[in-house]
Amino acid sequence: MSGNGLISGNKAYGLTPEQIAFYRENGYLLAEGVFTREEAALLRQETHDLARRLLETQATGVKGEGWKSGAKVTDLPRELLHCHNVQFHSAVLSRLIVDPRLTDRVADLIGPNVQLHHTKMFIKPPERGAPFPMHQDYPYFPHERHTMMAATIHFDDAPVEKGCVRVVPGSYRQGPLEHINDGGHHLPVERFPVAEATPCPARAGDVLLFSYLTIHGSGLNTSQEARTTLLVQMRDPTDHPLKLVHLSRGQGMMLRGVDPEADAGTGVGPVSRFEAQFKAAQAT
Ligand SMILES: O=C(O)CCC(=O)C(=O)O
Repeated sequence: MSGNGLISGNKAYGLTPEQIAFYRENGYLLAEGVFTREEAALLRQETHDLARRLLETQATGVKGEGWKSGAKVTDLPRELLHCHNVQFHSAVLSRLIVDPRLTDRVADLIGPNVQLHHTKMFIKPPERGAPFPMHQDYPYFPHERHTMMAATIHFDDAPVEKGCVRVVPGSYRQGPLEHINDGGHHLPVERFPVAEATPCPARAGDVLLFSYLTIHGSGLNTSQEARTTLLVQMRDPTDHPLKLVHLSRGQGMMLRGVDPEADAGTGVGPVSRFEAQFKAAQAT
């Protein structure tokens, strides 16, 4: 029996010591060629088909201008297609988020147990794909120990002109920063201009890993092609939320390893003891 499949729990993939050191220093890492270009093309088709189905069924919140605060980054027209919880729409996307090529690498950064927080597909359409002002993800879903991190999986090439993700290297070491909240939590655009942050151009199949404390954002897609990505937000299951916010269907699913606290709940009602505790505290 090979190392693949359910029989073996062996770790098959991982980051090099140099990659881990780079992440520890900078709070982000571009892992190149995690998925093949053929797989990326399939996933791109899958997500564009999903966007089409959502638009055909007039699902709400799929097509818009992106964050309202994107207007502070550009005066040009902005458009963004987005969908949370894509694994409820497509089995290929369910398989993707438990793929050891992704989760084994994440385990090298946050430990052997990797729990899903949420997934979010973005299609930045050609010529007007909306920018994101610089921000940390922390204010959206603060946690005790800051193990939360994102993996942006690229389904097509994302050069600078497509509005690739940009980061401020090392910024995660500043800890949580105060954000402005006006249609999205973001940092003051004058002090944190998107154009001055470090671009992370990527190719189809690459995965950009970054801490939820890393300051990041992205520019407008001015190219002739869409930019298509899936962001998977993950944490160590024993790193508990500080607030009852940003809950979503599928949150708490184990992508790798186990939940040592066995806190998956019954599947109905509160999803976890922590949610139940928050609700009880609110009621008193
Ligand atoms: O994918 C991007 O361009 C940025 C997304 C982002 O910053 C976020 O979802 O927090």
